[in-house]
Amino acid sequence: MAINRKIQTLDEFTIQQLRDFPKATGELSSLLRDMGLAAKRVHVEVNKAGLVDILGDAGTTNVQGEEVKKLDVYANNQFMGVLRHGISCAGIGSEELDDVVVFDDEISNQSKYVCLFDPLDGSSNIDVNVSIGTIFSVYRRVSELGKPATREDFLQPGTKQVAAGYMIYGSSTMMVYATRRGVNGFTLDQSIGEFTLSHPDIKCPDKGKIYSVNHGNFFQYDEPVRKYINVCQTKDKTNGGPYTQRYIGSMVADVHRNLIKGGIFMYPGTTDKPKGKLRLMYECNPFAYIAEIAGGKATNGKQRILDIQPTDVHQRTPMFIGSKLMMEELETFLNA
Ligand code: AHM
Ligand code: MG
Repeated sequence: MAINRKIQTLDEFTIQQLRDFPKATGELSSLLRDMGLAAKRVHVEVNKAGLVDILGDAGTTNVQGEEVKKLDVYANNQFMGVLRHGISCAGIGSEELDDVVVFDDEISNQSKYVCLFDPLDGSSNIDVNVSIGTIFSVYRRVSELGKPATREDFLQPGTKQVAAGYMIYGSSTMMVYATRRGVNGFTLDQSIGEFTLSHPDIKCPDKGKIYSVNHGNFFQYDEPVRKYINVCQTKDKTNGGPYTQRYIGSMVADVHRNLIKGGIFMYPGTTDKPKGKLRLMYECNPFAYIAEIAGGKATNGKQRILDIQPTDVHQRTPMFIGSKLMMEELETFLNA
């Protein structure tokens, strides 16, 4: 059988990137490899979720007061474990942990990066066999190497990310990550147990036909958002409307689809929750970074997501993200 030598695994790809950049130390490649390894373990558990007793609540609530599912706990432990035992990460912040965890051992204190992640996003979809995902963000430390990471390392604006990515556990499992050099997607080839490059140099189409929003909250959105949603539903030759509405309720799946096909995803503030639901540091910033590198845009309605100066690892923000021209169309309503 002919072997397609053009197919690159995640490891081969990151090593290739290293070779192109002789000054790089390899720490980021190693961190991405660690994330890929944890993702494979999570993939295995997600795929047996219907078979073994891993569904259901772990009986605790996370810092946001939401139920923690067993798989959330498992995924959190996997990502935290690989990063703790790797050579690139000085500490982590996670949706599942009240506070950041500084690894504080000899090797970790020498590590350049900190990582923030949502280990299993869209977890209400686990029990019903719908796509879920992992989202992560990598920052270079601002504190002194050789010492433990500090709070300032974690509270950097999204513009300071050096890499961001997500895994989607769907009809296939994928890992997509961005650095300033581009966005690349890898699909898990289960026959060899490796992520292989399937979506090189992803670019988000400038325009699409999909809008994604929770319509149940429609009457709780501000008027400019309601007006824009009306535009999405209106027959209009100039913008190609009406658009198609798609909302899975797993941000990873919704934003991934819109990134590939073109579209806009919104989680606006509501009268009950003016800051919306999504978390800046491990849901919005990583996607905003990926979208911008791919040619799209992301805003909280008032400012670019990546420019927000964080004050809390778990803070929430309204989120609008997607194709450049659709975002500009939305902004004419938000700025009116
Ligand atoms: P989670 O972190 O508890 O899984 O919640 C985040 C998820 C996102 O993936 C998704 O976009 C959103 O919640 C859906 O929320 P809603 O059901 O309010 O529309
Ligand atoms: Mg989440």
